[in-house]
Amino acid sequence: MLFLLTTLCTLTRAEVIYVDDDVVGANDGSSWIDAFTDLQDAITVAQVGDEIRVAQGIYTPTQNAFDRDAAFELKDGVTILGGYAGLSGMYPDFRHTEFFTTILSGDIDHNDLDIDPNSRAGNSRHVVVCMDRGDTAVLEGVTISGGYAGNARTHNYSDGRGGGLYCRGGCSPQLVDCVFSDNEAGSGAVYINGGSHPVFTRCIWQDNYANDGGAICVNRSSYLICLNHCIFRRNVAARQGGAIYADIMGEVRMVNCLFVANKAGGSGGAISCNGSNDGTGRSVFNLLNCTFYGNTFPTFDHPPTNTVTQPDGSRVYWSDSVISNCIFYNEPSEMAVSIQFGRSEPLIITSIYEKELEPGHRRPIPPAHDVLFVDPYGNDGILGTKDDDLRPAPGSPVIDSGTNQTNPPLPAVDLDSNPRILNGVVDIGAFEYAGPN
Ligand SMILES: [Ca+2]
Ligand SMILES: [Ca+2]
Ligand SMILES: [Ca+2]
Ligand SMILES: [Ca+2]
Repeated sequence: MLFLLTTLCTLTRAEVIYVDDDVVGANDGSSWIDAFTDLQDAITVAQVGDEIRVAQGIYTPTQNAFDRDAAFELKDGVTILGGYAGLSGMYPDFRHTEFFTTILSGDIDHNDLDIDPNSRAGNSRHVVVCMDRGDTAVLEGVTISGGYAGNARTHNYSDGRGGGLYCRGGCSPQLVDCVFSDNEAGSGAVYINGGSHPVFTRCIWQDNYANDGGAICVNRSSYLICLNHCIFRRNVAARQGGAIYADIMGEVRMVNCLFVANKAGGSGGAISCNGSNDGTGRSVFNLLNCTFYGNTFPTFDHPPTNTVTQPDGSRVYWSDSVISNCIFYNEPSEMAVSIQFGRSEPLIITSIYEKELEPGHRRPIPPAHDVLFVDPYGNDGILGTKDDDLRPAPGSPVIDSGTNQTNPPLPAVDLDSNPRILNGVVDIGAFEYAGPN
């Protein structure tokens, strides 16, 4: 009996472990004053039920500048929360992920320069890894940056995949309010493999670069991958899937997501799907209330690795998919938005798009009306930055034009966290019109 009680107490023990990169206390994680300075130390001692609070700062997976294989590894039952003020703030427990940025960085050799891509060559292969973990492994409110899983397929199997996050095994972590930026890989800033089914909520991918899947690469995953209220901007794939490339046997489900200014050299400025549809490898994209704008065939900084003879704009390429209440759009002067189908046409429900009717025969059909966004380029005049406003302007035809009967059901809120249905009928796209500004 005593043994049982002891065991129960051990199992239900839940502690808060503190991490702050610039404190000089006892470094045992017991308080902000005595916080660990190294996030890896906190993860090592964390047990089921524990919460790790990480203050603003920059954290690398190792202190060894040559240990490229070291990575932060998510744990079942452990929640890692970034964005705390920490000891340098007036209230250490105050949390705001934009004011107090917690960066998990792959720059273990501390030499990254924006202007010199070679400065990343010595960085971590994966900043975060998740292997065979359940949905109680949680990472929330951190920026994952500077992962470098190779820049080409000259690297071995795991080397080239998932610069920011590498997920494999029966793994279903939850990632919330995370930013993936400036990661580089052969495949994906985030790489998902082997029956993994992670859930991403309010995450942002920006300025990531890969051969396939600038932001996310999904491979042979037989489970559901969920992306809710996520933003993809300025991600680049040299070959296919500027934001997402999927070669899957499963479903990628996206709700209220925004894709802006992503670029690919081969197929799919925004998304490319290479799933087979012969009954053995069924792959599905289920897109609900997503907005695609200005995802293009680029002028490359990095030359694509294969020869592409024709630019084809913002193409979404997949097989066997369902699309509801979505917008696919470009400037009239840009290469038309097109959808190229895989082996079967997606079921498209109340969406605004231009369509490629036959492989190899691009026949863009202009939308019946201009979509009328508030200000796609924003004040800085650059597409794909934070000030872009792809909300519907007054009079936009997307207002009250969607269908409320969707599968999956409509979420409670839109990408702004405002009510998803106003005026009785949901709008098309990621944002619900709430009246003139
Ligand atoms: Ca700090
Ligand atoms: Ca570096
Ligand atoms: Ca802008
Ligand atoms: Ca409405």
